[in-house]
Amino acid sequence: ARPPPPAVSLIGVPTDIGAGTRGASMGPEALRVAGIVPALERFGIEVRDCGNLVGPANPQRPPLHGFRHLEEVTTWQQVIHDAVFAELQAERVPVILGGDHSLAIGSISAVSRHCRTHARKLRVLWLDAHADFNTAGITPSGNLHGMPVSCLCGYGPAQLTGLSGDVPALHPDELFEIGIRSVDPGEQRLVHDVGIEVFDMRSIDELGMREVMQLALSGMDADTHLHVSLDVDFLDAEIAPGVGTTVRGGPTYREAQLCMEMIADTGRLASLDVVELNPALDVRNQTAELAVDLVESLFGKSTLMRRPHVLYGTPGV
Ligand code: HAR
Ligand code: MN
Ligand code: MN
Ligand code: MN
Repeated sequence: ARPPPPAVSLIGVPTDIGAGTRGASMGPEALRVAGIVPALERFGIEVRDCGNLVGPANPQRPPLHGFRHLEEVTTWQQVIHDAVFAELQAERVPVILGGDHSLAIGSISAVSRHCRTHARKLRVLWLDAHADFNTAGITPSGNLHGMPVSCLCGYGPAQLTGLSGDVPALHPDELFEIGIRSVDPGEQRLVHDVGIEVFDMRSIDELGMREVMQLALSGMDADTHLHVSLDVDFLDAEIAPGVGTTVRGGPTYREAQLCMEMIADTGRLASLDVVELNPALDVRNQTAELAVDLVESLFGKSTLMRRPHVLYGTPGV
């Protein structure tokens, strides 16, 4: 049988300070308008909408020493870290409504601190078109939403890498990136050298989403905290136009649903980011509605009652 439904806390992060295109700051409200609260309540989940966090406005400055808005992004991450950590300590499942993807520095730093505090193992699935592993020295844009994973793995300024109280907040073997199809030249080398496990679109083409997800979910146990960081540009641009950095050739609707359902099957989802939704670029809120649809699947919506509570074994077993 499934475990009892979790208590969810929605945390809005209305900022586009880490992005190159403005508009993701309107993401949290678009997800609410698309019905994220009733969508979760329908499954008996107790939902608390904590409202929106408050942080610096977007000063729209050019990059300085390889970063745009480093000080403002840092201030946001501290606020995000503290809010997410408080919900985790209250044994609730934080669902962070973005907001650009730099917010994952704060949210995953909080998850890392929580796991360290409770001696839990951590698994992060990074669903994205992009590797988000740039650094100041190699970024083509200076935009910090292209750098959260490198910061979490310890490559970045101390004010961002140290948020969890331990560096790195995230070890490469705790991370799987899925859906990747845009990696900058310097970023390619760094991802390779650090040994990030990347299931790019080619591996999804060759293995299929089912096998990729079995690999990414394998080896978890009852002590594993599973965090999913869902960048909406993970999805094929044809079905998800409401993002600032679309890249064609992403997962289809069905592939994305299978991905979410297999995550739900593990029963381990303990925190979630939904990021990069840009209502200024969306068409009739369809991308927000799609994101809500996928969040329902992440929390256990399925067509039939066939779902057992499964954990995926080690690869090849
Ligand atoms: N790799 C590019 C850069 O660093 C684009 C990054 C875009 N990032 C996001 N999040 N939309 O994945 O500028
Ligand atoms: Mn916990
Ligand atoms: Mn992306
Ligand atoms: Mn991203």
